[in-house]
Amino acid sequence: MTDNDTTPAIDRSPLAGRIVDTLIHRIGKDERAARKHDWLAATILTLRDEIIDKWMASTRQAHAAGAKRVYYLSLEFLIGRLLRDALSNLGRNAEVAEALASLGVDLAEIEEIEPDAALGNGGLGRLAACFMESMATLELPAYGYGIRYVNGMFRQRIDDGWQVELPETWLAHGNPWEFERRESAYFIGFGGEVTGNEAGHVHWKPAEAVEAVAYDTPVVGWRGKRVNTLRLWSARAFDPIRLDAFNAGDHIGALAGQARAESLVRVLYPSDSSSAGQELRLRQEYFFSSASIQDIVRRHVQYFGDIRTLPDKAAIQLNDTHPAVSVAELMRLLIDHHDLPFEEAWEVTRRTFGYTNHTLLPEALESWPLPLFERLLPRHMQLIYAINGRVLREARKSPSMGDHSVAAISLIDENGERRVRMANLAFVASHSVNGVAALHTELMKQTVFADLHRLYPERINNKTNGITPRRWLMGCNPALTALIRDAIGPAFCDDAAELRSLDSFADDASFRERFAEVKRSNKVGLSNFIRESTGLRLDPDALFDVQIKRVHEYKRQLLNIIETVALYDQIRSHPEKDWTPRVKLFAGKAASSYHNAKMIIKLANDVAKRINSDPSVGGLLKVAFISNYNVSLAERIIPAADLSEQISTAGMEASGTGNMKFALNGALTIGTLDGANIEIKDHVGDENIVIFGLTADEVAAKRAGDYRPREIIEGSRELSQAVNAIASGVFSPDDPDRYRDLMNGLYDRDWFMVAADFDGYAAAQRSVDARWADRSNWQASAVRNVARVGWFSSDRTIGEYAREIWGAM
Ligand code: GFP
Repeated sequence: MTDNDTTPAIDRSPLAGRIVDTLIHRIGKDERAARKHDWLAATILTLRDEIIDKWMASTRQAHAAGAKRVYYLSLEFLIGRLLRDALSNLGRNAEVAEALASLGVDLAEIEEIEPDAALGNGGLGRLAACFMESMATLELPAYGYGIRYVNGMFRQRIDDGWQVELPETWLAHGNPWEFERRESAYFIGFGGEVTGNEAGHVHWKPAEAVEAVAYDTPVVGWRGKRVNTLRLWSARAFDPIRLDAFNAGDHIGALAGQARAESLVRVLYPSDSSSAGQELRLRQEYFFSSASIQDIVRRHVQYFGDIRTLPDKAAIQLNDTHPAVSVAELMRLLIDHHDLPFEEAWEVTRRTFGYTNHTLLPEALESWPLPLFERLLPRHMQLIYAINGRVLREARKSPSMGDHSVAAISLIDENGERRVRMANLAFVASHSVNGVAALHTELMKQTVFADLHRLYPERINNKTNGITPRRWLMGCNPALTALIRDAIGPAFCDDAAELRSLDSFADDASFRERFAEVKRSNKVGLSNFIRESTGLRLDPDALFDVQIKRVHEYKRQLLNIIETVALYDQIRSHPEKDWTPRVKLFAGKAASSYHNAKMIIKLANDVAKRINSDPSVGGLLKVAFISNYNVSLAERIIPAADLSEQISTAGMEASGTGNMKFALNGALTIGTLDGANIEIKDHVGDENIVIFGLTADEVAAKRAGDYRPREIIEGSRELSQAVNAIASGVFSPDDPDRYRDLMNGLYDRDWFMVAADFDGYAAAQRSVDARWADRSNWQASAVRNVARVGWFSSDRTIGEYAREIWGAM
């Protein structure tokens, strides 16, 4: 940087000149006053200018071709940081780094301060983000629709081992990526009443309303081929201030309308432990669904004129049931605003929608108390009754549907308090209903959707999840990417299936050596990060054993922690044995009202504290819980992992996508036959993965039979010692009873089969030790994992959606 503004910057590239120009004219800072955030914004805005040109070209091209558009509706988009992705997809990394360096700015440093947009919670939201990138890469004209949360998912701090939730302030420095579209605003009504006239015209007069305003973020595909739009809705009051009230002295009350509107877009998961929280959630769902459907209908009519051709020109995918009310909203617009008869509207709706299910957990299948639904959305309730009547009539005609089945497929749950079943609504209103891994799809047919499947046997199909290799290999692991390119050339950058050519390199000792060096240097990087953030020193030559994901009992972090305690015990009792030095890494957030998950986080931290300070296990075992798990943290940890923990109770993890990311970065999986683990095993081969535990059928049989976890615990010395140690306060001397209930839960019920799977898991871990001892074999397996998981690219997944569901390719 120059000290003298008048010095002509002769050695600056045109790009550097443009960045400085942006800094001055759009940020309003001169070079000397600019802080890192200003440089970040200037860099993004400069890049964005180029992206806009491609964006407009993409839009024009779709219009000219009269192409079918894909609309992906999701309450979550876990996009994380965007700069690095955009640079790499545009192939501009080196050039921008150089331009910034000439200005005295380090690109890596400013990339690091870009806020991580945490508009999601876990796999579902990250999947939506990977899909957005793959849709642009495959040049599909697609829009993502969601909510522009001001605070998104909470930021997690660990205080004395406990999770503390803080608001995420990702918008604190503004968001240079987005465009506010004031002209794209829609009226969203709630409550009120429905009246009809004699001509059969129905009129809904809402009691209150907010305005949905669009914010667009460009999504750049690989090699900048296409730029799509992620359109997120924010809420505004029609009357931001009631001037009469304000002037009468009620300065706060006069602003209540705006506050109420904003509460809709504050946080991702308002706690639904109160009825006010439940209502807010339903309002959020309707708010974003209505805005999106209005926008889709508006665009279609504008370009194609006739609303009845909607299914030919638009495919709307419901990411889980959160946007399922969209179905009723489209019906409402078709019937009340476009005068279509019910049957025709129903036909258009069903041909337009597809629904993806992401979980079979009963508590996650959304349903709304009928009185609440009726009060908030009276017209939609009428339409749902009408849809239900039609579906039930159809069902009664089918000889295979008894009363029980008819009750099971009804959109209204009549057991106890009447509720609207959103999964059933999404199912009946879609021409395609898909699961996210082969096992999950089979279980959908056998369990939650068994009756609907009998009525509509063609509807359920499988689309195994995928991840974008741009972010989850090329972006997060540049050293491995370079090594692969060196070995097999660059074709894998355009088609992940080409990674297969790496397979033979598993037998090449010198390649394995270089592969191991890359892994080690990633581990050194992660160790430094952990040392700086927690003070804990890790040995990069130890085996890095990693479990990072949402904390939930079915994902069984507890199984991992108990095994860690058992290992700790063994190392202390047999210090003479040849133990494998291990680092156990955990990260993940617990839902704020999920007590047991929070106790599991505290336990991981308590166990870490005790083990890390015990000199008798010294270099052999270290445990770390890294706070505030998010996309950026995952990008840092995954390339440094040796072992990937995918140990959910079989039948409970719909797919998993972390499992794919780890394998792609050369970690071996230790896992159950659950979700996509099964397909990963099929791809990498039995000898390159460590499988243990009950199968989904065995879990179901045990649950149905008389499963006695107490007997199992008492029958296993290792397990009972570990459980007793935890229960009796060995790891919580300040509060010896802290884990008594958590451990009693294992003795008494153990729904997640921790006890049943413990011995198998512990044995699998010892087999991991044995494999690790044969380092060249381990590296060969790791290389084979990378080579064989190209199929799990989200490009493959999106190709299948496009061809088989959307008719868009
Ligand atoms: C859910 C399921 C996962 C699945 C993802 C994406 O993730 O098994 O891989 O959706 O389909 F549980 P979470 O949002 O619950 O993490």
